[in-house]
Amino acid sequence: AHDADWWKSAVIYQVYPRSFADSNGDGIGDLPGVLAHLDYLHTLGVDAIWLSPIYASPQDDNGYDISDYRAIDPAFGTLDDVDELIAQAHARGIKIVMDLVVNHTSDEHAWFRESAGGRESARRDWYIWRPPRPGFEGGTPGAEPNNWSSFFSGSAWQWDAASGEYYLHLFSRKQPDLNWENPEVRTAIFEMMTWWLDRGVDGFRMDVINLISKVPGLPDGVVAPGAVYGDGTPFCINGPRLHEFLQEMHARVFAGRVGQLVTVGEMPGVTVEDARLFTDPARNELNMVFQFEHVDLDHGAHKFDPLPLDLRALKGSLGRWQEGLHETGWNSLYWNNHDQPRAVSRFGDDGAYWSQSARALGAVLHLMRGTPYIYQGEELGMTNVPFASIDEVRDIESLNFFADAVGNRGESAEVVLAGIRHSGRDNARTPMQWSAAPHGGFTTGQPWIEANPNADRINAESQVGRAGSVFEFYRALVRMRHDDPVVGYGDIRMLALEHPALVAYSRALGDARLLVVANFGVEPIDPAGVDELDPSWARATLVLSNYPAAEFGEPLRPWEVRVFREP
Ligand code: ISL
Ligand code: CA
Repeated sequence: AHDADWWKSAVIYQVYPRSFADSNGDGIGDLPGVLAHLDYLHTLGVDAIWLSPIYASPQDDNGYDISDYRAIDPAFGTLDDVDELIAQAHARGIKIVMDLVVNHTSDEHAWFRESAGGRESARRDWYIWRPPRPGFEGGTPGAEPNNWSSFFSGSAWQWDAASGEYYLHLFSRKQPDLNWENPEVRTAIFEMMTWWLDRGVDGFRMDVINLISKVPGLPDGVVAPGAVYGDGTPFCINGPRLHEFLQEMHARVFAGRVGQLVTVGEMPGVTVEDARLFTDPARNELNMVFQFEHVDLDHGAHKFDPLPLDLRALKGSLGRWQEGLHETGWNSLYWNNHDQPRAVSRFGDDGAYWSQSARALGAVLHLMRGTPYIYQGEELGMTNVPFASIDEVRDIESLNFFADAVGNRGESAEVVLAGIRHSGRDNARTPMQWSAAPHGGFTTGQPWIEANPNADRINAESQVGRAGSVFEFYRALVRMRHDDPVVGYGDIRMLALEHPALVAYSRALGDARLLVVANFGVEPIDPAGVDELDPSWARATLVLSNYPAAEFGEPLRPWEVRVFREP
């Protein structure tokens, strides 16, 4: 009612179909599996489902390598299943958001096959082909057109002996980058998007959309000490034509449907200043972006080099984004997705205070200003996985890194595996834990990746409908966003940013105010000792907590969160 933008008071749930629910015992989650659990999502109360890619794919990167944008991978189901999912979700008031992966396709996409057919191919220019570096013989070390490394280790260039040129792949060699400079490419993508919207989907999560415009000339990047390849990101992140391409997409695909849709652009390396431009409604680009600042604080130069988290840095980052997109633009809010380790293990305490910290994290995120995302299993407090050997890992990013670090750089396998346990993407990709049955009830067969051994303890069956569970707490958070306008639309003020263990902020809208205080540690925190916690909050009502009720002035217990509201 405060705003025509439905997504401002909405909560979006991410389904990673491969790991959500397997309906036919082949060990791979599928669309009938999602359909079978729509009522679970309806009970949780979410407004939309973002589906990770379900399109036809060789599955080199679990579907982020698409070989046909208008077909469903048989492992997941059929187009009829999608139509059924759209209908059944809509019948429950749930929207469907598709993953849009258009920085690259699979090398098995018909467009790439044609492009690779030869230098004279009509679609040659649909991808980014370059000759070997002058003076070098193609396919030999150093002959790559520039020194960029791939995000998945090694060079970003693949030699194609048949046509005598290299193609660019910022991700795996089975994910060649599309050439967005070519207007035919843009038209083909926009037509495909329109086709999906006409089918009834409600929006797109756009994979690495800020990589689509590359700096012409593709200059060499800086080579870090000890590295073989250079850093190409300054020349492909937020490239020169990015805003133009997004505005063109808006005009050609979204115009006329804007109010019904939601668009969120995944943008590694995006700054808050950039994000304001992408999400300023007057510029007609995107509704919101996924930024990475808060999930890049607990590792060194490389993501598999773990560092302890500094809570002040985390609060500072969240606060800067809250402030930066306060007047203009809009935030997305997330702790988790299919690329990130589990929040309760990473930012919380997955041991003694597992349940309390899972709930505290939920409250702190969901009561901020922005659109919260729940990644499957987060609402159950699913944890990281105790991978005992690299053989248990399936993720291409982790496997390539391991092979390069251990095989080429001689690093210790134990140390690298510890980094993968800390930061690896498979932490998020083990089967959804439905029950204490074998494999968490995910499949009657052998799952494509083993379930977390704690599925017997942490699962939906033991939490849905049980007072005090992580699930019921998340359900309450979703309800608060729907019912209380101060959550969706209130101003926000971060408090006690210098405190080493307290996370606190207030929200305000008209006469309504809300205070969130959370202890991100085990030592009690005395509110009277924190200057910025105005004692007048003692008059307010406690509306949510993860412990038995306590007064405003009583010390916060380990991982306790309290939410007060006035009036
Ligand atoms: O996982 C990451 C953090 O190190 C990134 O490298 C990640 O690959 C990046 O955020 C982009 O992610 C998206 O595009 C990739 C795909 O593998 C990811 O699953 C997807 O979310 C390529 O399509
Ligand atoms: Ca299946």
